Amino acid sequence: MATAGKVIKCKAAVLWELNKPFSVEEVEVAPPKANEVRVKIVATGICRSDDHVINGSLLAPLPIILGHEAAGIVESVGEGVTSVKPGDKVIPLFTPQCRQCKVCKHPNGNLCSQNDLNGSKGTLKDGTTRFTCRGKPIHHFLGTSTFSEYTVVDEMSIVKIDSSAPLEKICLIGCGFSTGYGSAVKVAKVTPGSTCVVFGLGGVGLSVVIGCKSAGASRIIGVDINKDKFAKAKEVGATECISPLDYKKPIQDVLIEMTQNGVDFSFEVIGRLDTMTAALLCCNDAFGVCVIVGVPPNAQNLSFNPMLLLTGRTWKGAVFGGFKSKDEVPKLVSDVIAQKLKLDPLITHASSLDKINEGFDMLRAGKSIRTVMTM
Ligand code: CND
Ligand code: ZN
Repeated sequence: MATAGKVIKCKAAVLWELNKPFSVEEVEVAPPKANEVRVKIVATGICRSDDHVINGSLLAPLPIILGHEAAGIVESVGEGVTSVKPGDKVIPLFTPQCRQCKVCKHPNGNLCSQNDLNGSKGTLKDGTTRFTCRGKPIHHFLGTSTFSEYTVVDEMSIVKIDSSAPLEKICLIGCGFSTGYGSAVKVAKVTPGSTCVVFGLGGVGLSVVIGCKSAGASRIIGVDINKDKFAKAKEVGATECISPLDYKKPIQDVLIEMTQNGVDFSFEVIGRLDTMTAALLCCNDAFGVCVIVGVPPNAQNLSFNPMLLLTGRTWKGAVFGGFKSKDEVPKLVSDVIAQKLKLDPLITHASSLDKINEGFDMLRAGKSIRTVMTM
């Protein structure tokens, strides 16, 4: 391509300060170094985790280009890159898969030790950034930074997908769908005939519902304080939906009564300590499995009586639905193309990068599930 090896000037949404709107402006994107890939982002979704950075719940260094749920086309590659080439359709991976570390070599677990989630540096693997704006270096987010017309990622953070994939939909495989679906089928390992409860019916929570249904759960209870979310939840598989605001009792007590001693599988897909506690308490004390999917607020702790676990409960969590990203994303994409998995119910709004602040306002107001911005 004519741009290979050169700096690309393009539009990106820069977050300069916490709790401020994005500034959509011109940035310079340097060419990829060795083992890096420069990607033209075609479509990117808005996920609550991006908003968690804006409000300080999820720590990341500023200024930064956020965005981690996207699909695009490779523009150019650095020296040594073998798994993708210019023109390939790709999905950036916010949970990388280096294939060298202890986690990547282990059959279970997907949090590759090269991840930039815990104690984020905001750089690529070599410790530097490829973005500048107004003469200042701009940080990367989770090695992806997709709220930009072009981004640079490490080769471990990108995977080639089927050339027939519709990018404006398939971008949801980059986070929301895979995270929720995998939390049910891979992390919890939901069993046929089981009872599940899902706290939070946003894009990720609805994908948990879809996963529970496909695993054969017979009862799937959705919990949300926003009743506008109930219709969609039922459309994708929830058998009933309740709002904690309708009860005087704690919601875990309501759920324990509804299910005769607690559910088989519970999922927290909001990111709050009180609902994480409720999710743990509402699963059966002897065999219940509770999965944390929501990103908890930075530097806050839960304290609980270990007796809750001694009785037999399992408490676990995972990023990206427990999927080893480079291995499993292409398969998820093929399943969408084969119509075994459906993303359409999750996409409520189509937008553009210029309207990114309106897109976030809609998420915060509970009016959207996923807004997909096309570039
Ligand atoms: P979104 O905001 O769309 O959904 C959250 C839902 O929770 C909304 O429908 C709210 O109405 C509902 N809610 C809020 N407060 C309460 C409450 N007190 N009781 C009941 N319901 C409530 O968010 P999303 O679906 O994009 O993301 C959900 C969480 O998942 C969020 O914390 C995000 O950061 C996290 C996440 C995790 C991962 C991962 O890899 N584990 C990846 N992406 C996102
Ligand atoms: Zn996300």
